[in-house]
Amino acid sequence: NAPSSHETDHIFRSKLPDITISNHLPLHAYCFENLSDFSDRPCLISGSTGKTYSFAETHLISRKVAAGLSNLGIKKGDVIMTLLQNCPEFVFSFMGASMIGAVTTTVNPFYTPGEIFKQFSASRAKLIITQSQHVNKLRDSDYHENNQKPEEDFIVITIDDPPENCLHFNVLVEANESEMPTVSIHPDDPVALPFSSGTTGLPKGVILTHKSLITSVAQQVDGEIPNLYLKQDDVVLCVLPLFHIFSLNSVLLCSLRAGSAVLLMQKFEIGSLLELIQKHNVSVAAVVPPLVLALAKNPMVANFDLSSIRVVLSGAAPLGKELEEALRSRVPQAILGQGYGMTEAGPVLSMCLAFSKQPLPTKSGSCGTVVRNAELKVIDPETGSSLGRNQPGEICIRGSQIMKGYLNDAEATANIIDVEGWLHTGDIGYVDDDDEIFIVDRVKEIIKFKGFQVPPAELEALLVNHPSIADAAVVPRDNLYGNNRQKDEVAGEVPVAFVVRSNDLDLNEEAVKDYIAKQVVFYKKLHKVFFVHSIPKSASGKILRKDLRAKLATATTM
Ligand code: 4UV
Repeated sequence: NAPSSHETDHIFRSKLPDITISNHLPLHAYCFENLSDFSDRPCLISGSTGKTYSFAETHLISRKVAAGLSNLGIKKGDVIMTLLQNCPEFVFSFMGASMIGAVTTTVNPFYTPGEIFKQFSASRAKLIITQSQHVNKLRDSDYHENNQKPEEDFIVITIDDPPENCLHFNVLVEANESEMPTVSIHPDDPVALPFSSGTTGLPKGVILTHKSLITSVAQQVDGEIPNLYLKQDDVVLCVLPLFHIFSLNSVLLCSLRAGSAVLLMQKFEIGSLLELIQKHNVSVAAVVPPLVLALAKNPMVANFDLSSIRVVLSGAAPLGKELEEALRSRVPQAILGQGYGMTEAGPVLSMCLAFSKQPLPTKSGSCGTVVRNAELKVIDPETGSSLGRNQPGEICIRGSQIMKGYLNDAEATANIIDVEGWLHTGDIGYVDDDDEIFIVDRVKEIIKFKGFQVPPAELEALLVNHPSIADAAVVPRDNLYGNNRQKDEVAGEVPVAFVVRSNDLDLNEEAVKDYIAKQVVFYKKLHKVFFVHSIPKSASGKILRKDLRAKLATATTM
């Protein structure tokens, strides 16, 4: 029963009818519910080795991993951390954890020790599953709280040859699935804990429950007329990292539910990507705009047969019309469209209706139509009153798919989900006469570099920690996709800093850039530093980011 709304609210709904959603089930039971229809079909294909796991094998190994995790002391409600590139073990770990009521927090394996341990401590993870190449980062004792020792206070498992004091993934896979404990899982229990900075501040744990993820997957692929129609003979490209919610949800979980095969690629490299698409007849490709750019512009593409692709789903950042058109000429047979998601929203708010089982015509540049069993409204950011069609405002979403809240942060939760259950996205957009959503701006702080989150507050906290920096602000510098003006066009947006020196007038741009680069993953690096006398702030002390962005836009030399 949805809480009531103001009578005057303009609420937008899907054009497709609502469906019945099995969100009383635990996530793994839901994903594998129809397993018997396709148990021998390919489920996971490893791009690097070619090894294929059928649905029955994937289910069995996940159960073994569940038993193995339990043997190592992981219990219902405990958190495990995956620090992995895309690989079958990611899937077994995530599903195995779900089976014993445990929660997976997913981390970018290229994070620095500082970034890893912030998430590790905040999530109170008890076990880390990773690759041996990342273990050294876990040994960096500078970041261990209360002298934690990797081998004593948390378990490290590697999917390849384990370094000293680490266990091999085999300890999980070789467990006896019949020893898997029976746990009772409530729909509101957490299952995934991705981190996101949301509309403001530092990264926070986003509690996604069994119910939220099932609802989101069902909104996409379930019912008589699925919005994202995935078939059993589809091969879905999984090159976007599974540690990000887009790939985890719309690629992995949706494919498991629908019976489609998932082609796992460890990392993006255009040559091997094209080879794998051709070799495995990839039919559905989930991409982000920089990947669209590569597919649209790279001359190598002409040497490969991409005719198997029937759907290209782009999301996580704005896709320009020009670029969409350029891609269309490369894959003329495919339907191109967008999904619009946000980690906190479960994640999918809207999806292109041309992907539906009964495709509807859609416009270039649109982010799709709100998913089924959900309500969307657009509000005036100043007054909060809801707006009608074609009027840009802040997009809000309501439904069982949205997050339960932020981990241990009731205040941040209350700031983003209002008392009526609406999640305020911080995105500015409008709904047109055909129910299509167009995003035109963002009022939140977050910077999106190739679809990755770059939280300004995180960089600002590091900057003001520098002894010679008195104050700092970080804002995005825009670069349009497909527009050749800028050399970092592929990134979409890059972080730039405004810095107030404290005393050391010798502090220069390179020193500040280096100082940050040492502490963060590559995409959070500063692209430019401007030294200023003060940071513009509101009376309440909030950084006036708009002013700084305007300053960037007007300064041609910047
Ligand atoms: O929290 P996050 O990093 O989450 C995402 C999730 C994206 C998707 C997209 C399609 C799916 O099918 C899916 O499962 C997940 O990116 O960042 C959220 C913010 O990214 C921007 C917007 O500002 C969100 O609040 N964003 C996401 N999708 C789009 C977008 C889009 N299609 N166009 C423009 N901006």
